[in-house]
Amino acid sequence: EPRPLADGAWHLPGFALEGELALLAAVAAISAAAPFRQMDTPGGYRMSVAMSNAGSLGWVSDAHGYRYATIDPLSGQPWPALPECMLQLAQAAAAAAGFAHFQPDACLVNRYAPGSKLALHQDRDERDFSAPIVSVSLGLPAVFLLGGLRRSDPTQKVLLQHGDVVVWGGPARLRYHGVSTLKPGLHPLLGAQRINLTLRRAA
Ligand code: MD3
Ligand code: FE
Repeated sequence: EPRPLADGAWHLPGFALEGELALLAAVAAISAAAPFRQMDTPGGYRMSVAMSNAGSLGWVSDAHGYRYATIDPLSGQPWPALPECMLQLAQAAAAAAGFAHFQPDACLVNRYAPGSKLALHQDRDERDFSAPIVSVSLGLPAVFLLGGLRRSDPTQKVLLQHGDVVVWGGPARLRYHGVSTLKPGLHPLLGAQRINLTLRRAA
């Protein structure tokens, strides 16, 4: 039962539940090769969310700015390949939301511990905004904030739970969004954390 969140944005509650164990194993393999790390912003802050990547490109932030990079700056090696289960899920979710032929080349993996948050931002480091972004939430629930095309636009709150998938495309692609401070808790499979995957076409 896909639910429209906004023009171009579809919430697919529980869409990832069937493949949850494969996804968790894939996240473990990614983080073994490319460990989670808290990146620095160009403004001089350290992000509370820890990040890793899979795919031919990975999103990185440091004192020089935000960009996609082919090499993990921590390991000096290419990012681990995009796991097949993530690719399949992203393509199926995109198709269910009306985006055929989605070919992601990057998966940003965000890890939230209780107290972590993600400030309101736009995702605009990708080359082609006509491709959607598919997000997959695992572990503890989080309050997601969906704004408009201007930072000052009002936000709506959406609870994202374990197994939920959201597809953001078309007119929703450049909306401001963020994640409220994660509340403490224990998820039966993931413990005291939330993992979010965002599958993107970066290049
Ligand atoms: C709306 N991640 O990694 S996923 C991010 O839960 C990011 O970790 C959040 O924002 C998280 O950049 C939110 C939902 C999401 C992802 C991309 C979007 C919402 C979006 C792009 C455009 C509009
Ligand atoms: Fe984002």
